[in-house]
Amino acid sequence: MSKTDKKIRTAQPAAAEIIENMIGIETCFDRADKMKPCPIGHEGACCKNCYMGPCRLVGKNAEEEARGVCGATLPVVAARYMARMVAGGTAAHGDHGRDMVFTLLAVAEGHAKDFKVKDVKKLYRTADILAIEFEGRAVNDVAKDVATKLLEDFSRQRGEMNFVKRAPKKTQERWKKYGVMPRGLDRDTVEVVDRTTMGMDADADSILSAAVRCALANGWGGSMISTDVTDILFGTPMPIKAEASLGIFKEDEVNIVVHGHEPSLAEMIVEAVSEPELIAYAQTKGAKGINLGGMCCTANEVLMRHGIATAGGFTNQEPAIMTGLIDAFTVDVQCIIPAIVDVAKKFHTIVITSSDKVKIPGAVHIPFDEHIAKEQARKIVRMAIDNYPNRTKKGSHVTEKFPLIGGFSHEYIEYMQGGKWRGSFRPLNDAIMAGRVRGVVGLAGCDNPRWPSTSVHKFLATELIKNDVLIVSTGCSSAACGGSGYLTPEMALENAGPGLREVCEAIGIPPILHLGACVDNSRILTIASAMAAEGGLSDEIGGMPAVGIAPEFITEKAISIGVYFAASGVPCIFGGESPFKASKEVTRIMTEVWFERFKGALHFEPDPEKMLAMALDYIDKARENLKLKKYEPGKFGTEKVLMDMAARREIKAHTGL
Ligand code: SF4
Ligand code: MSK
Repeated sequence: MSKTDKKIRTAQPAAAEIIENMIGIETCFDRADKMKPCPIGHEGACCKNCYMGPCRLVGKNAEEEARGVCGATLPVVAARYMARMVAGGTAAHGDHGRDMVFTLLAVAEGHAKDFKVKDVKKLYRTADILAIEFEGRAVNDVAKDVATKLLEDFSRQRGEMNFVKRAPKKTQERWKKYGVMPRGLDRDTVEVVDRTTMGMDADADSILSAAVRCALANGWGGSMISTDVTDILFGTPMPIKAEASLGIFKEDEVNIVVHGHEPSLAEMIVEAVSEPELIAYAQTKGAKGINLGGMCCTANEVLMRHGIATAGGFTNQEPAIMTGLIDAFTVDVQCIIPAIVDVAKKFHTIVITSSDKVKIPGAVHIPFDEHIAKEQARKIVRMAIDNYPNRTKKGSHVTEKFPLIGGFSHEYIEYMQGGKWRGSFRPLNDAIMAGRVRGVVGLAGCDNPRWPSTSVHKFLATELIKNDVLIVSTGCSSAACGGSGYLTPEMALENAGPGLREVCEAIGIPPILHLGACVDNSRILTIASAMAAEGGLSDEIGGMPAVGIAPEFITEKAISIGVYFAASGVPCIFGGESPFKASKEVTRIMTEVWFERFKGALHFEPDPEKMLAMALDYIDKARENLKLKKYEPGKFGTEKVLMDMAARREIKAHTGL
């Protein structure tokens, strides 16, 4: 892109400035321009599941007449495509969860000396859910039993996954009734791949039901396991201050980035950068200190627990390197653009891969080993320090950054509504019932270079809170909101509707609560289940005035998340044309049929205004069905006082906020 090309690539001014200044360096935005999506694959009408194809099921009457060479119809081809996307997403989150459990097991068995169980209470709560005795036992013995029991969720062949019992009874009954109760993550994922090979399942609804089961194995299995075990190992988040945007890098310090999803190595790097010996070593190279920043979901993990600043989401990877300020760019798994190595070559940045599942030619590979994790972290920090003197004047430095508050675990959200002794979801339910809070939206998912990146997140975030909708955000949506200055309590004062503003002021929270990484969408499932259990709204997740939105989704993981939310009872709206649009039947199943069965649905909508209208409509209809007070801005029904002064003082003392 040249300086004269004014096409808007991103709604984040810092990233836009860098891209505009760095003429001649190709980014995902340029590649998105050059690489137009294939119009047939884009709508789900192409099958290449065997070598008689690829078959393109196009034409005016494709739904009724078109067949692949094997005879597969368009709904079957589109359903298979959707199901395989779900399997891909579930595999990614599943492996993430599995790796966290292996780390917990290694800690419990004494092989991973650099880690320990940081949140013993959460370990005990998890043990309790798993019916594991914990009273009077050594922490590591309990941890070993918890890890062993959770590993069963991957290998189980029959029965039900452990955490499905955390869902409301009615939600579970729906899964049983429609035969989608998840059994084991590996089995349910393999079965989707099996069913969708040539000559197997030829019924679109049946294929999509297998996809639902596989997605539920992600939400109530892989992702939930990952969230809980990560909290057990590294601490359950509570509100914490941090900063966001590409201006977080420092000209006079060694800058290191941790990027990806699995935070085990990143946790060790967080510790290593504070070691006096390494700081002193950095000073011998002329740097004032060591500065750590995050990217994508590894960023969310270390931000939630340590207040490490985030450089942004998916599309900020290349612009971050183009600042010329990054001395080491460490990546673990998922959402890593291979092209970062090409960009890094134009600067002095070393890219370090740390998972044997992710190798990129041109990067230095240091495979993570939990047995020597701290040593590896120190090695990486030293490499970054040694690289600092190689920094040149090349690059486009920016200064824009925003303060934010993150760290809203579901435990803290419960706690903030009443303090240590009276924490509950009653105040939130009451606020919804009274119409102060119109509803809740989970704003999640990626930022996509095919939009002006992050623009749809920003539009929806501002419009939803203006409409008194409380937002819980995860993944790159949190980075988009944080990098726009939206994750502060002041955002409520300036931009929220009158009811939401009152609630945020009473508790001292932002109107957009940063819940964590992509796997932490499981926290939303836990919150929704707690709200159902609290009473006064729906007695299941379905029917709540709640919607999930992934405005700029990219990944298979996002599709898997959308499906598990839909099957859990949350209507979801994804931004963009439907990847399965070619089949009216598949569209009907994902919307009407799933709504009838689960009270959730999966919609795709390319127009941001329509996405907003659809979300508000779902919320208002749910309110009407629950016979709640009709939402009218500024006019509330009666409700209990959210918190008294004593409870507020308790929270203040607890968090320093
Ligand atoms: Fe074509 Fe059927 Fe093979 Fe798909 S499985 S490529 S539709 S012949
Ligand atoms: S990192 S899955 S681009 S949200 Fe979780 Fe962001 Fe999407 Fe990756």
